[in-house]
Amino acid sequence: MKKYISGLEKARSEYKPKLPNALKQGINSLILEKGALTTAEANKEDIQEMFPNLYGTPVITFGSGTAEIEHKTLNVGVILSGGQAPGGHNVIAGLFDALKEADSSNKLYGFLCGPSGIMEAKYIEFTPNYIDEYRNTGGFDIIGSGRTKLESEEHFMKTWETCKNLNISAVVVIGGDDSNTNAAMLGEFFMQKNAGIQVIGVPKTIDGDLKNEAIETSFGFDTATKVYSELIGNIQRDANSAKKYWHFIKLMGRSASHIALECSLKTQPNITIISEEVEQNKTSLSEIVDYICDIVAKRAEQSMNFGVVLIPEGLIEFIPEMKCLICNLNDALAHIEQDDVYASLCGWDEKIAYVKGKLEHSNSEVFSSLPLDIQIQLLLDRDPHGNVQVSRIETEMLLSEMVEKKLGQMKKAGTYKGKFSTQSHFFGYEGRCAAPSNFDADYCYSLGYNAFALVKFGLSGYISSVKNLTAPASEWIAGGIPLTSMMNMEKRHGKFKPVIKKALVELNGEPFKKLQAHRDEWAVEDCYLSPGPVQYFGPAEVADITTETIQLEQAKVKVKI
Ligand code: FBP
Repeated sequence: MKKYISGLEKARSEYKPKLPNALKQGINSLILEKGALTTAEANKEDIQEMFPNLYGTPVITFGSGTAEIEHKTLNVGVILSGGQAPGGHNVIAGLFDALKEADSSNKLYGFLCGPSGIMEAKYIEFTPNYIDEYRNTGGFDIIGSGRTKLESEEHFMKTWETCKNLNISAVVVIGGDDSNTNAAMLGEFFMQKNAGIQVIGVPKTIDGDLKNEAIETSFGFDTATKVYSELIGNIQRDANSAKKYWHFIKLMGRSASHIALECSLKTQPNITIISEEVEQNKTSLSEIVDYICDIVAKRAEQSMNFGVVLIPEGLIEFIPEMKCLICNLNDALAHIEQDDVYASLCGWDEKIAYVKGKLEHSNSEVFSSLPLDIQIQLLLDRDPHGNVQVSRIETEMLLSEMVEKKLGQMKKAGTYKGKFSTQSHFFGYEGRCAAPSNFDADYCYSLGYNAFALVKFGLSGYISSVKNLTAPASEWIAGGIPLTSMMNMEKRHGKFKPVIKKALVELNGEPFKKLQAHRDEWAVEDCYLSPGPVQYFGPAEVADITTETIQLEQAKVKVKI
């Protein structure tokens, strides 16, 4: 038993997540409807060749009725993979409830600390009391998560061994695009070996970049963006009260800018940078700095020496010259590691000068233009493969320092007369383990319950899909889509591999168009919105409402420009 429980946790433990009508009838009263046969997102022949057993299966939808399925007792294993996202505990609760409802002698095993848990056979068997402690709570602490990858034949063999020992006939992988890609590889492996073990994926990531027609959003995006938007709204009020700071706020989202875009639509800050737009327009770092300076100067003319800038975490890799620099640095640093001369250098000045000499001329110039602390970060933070850890670069500091420098020049030239003082923030971990919003609590519970329905019907290589998400939960549509249908071939570490395609922000999509239509007004006028904290209780139009992103994506009415 947990020693301490907060008032909110106690109240939330009584919350009964809503299920789509089809699933509400009960796990033993479902029928499976087969839809269109699928192919792949792209590179169809390659994907078919790599997944001969899983490729081309149909879309599945569940309806209510009674299907004739041979009854057997089932042991299922579940893994949480990658970064935390609000609602993971409810996925497991939904899976557990469906599994026990189907047959109380079914067992659910939770593998500890991510994919390594199944390879190393570290697990617990869930009991009703254990699950009850985690219903509607945030975090992944129910079993822990990890970033180990389940991707090689050796990993698959170890996983198979564990499954054989526990008599497991299905594995549910709760993860993002990479983990679900690996889930498909594991599913194909089991089929080729005739192992009799199914693999089902569940779409997780606060980044919101695992989505398509059948996966309208990944879970956790709703709650995390609500938490960040509350914080941004509070900061905007503070900025507008003291009228003395520009706040540079970096928001999580390793590649895609969905989080920054959603928070922007909810709070209407003065500036929002969207990486995908930067990439499309080939905007340089100095052009981004000029854009910010222009708005700072316009606001200063109205004596508004304050403001808020939102920056997506992945920005740096979308700026063309920074992308080239990082590639060049990765190559150069790989060699420098074994370089005795570099190792003998003591101060940063010497090291930086040495690295500059190893870079191509244009990259060396870009590197030189960066503030010293960012140059050091680029040399310091390396992942286990020796690559620069882009997500660790303090882009919020980089931009605020470069903006300050440029404003100094503008002041000398007489084109800027304001005062500029900054605060920088990084919002990421603050939102990843928040108690799930009603939407995420319902969605996650439904995804988990539905994952067991896919298991019960003997399917493998599918991802749990619950859609029609802007309608009330009772009208949500539950089913599954083949993981292979979301795949294409991409180059990873120099080799082409099958991967689930990441969904980046679409610049012709309604959410971005809304930002585009309003950002000039938000830049200079008083338009801040304060969405306040996540509402767990209250009228459905306040407490159950989901993201602006999904609402705009599914809206019949287009944004007026
Ligand atoms: P997932 O894609 O695994 O869900 O994780 C996403 C994320 O939250 C990113 O937004 C962020 O860049 C990253 O995790 C941080 O990872 P870590 O938890 O390893 O610091």
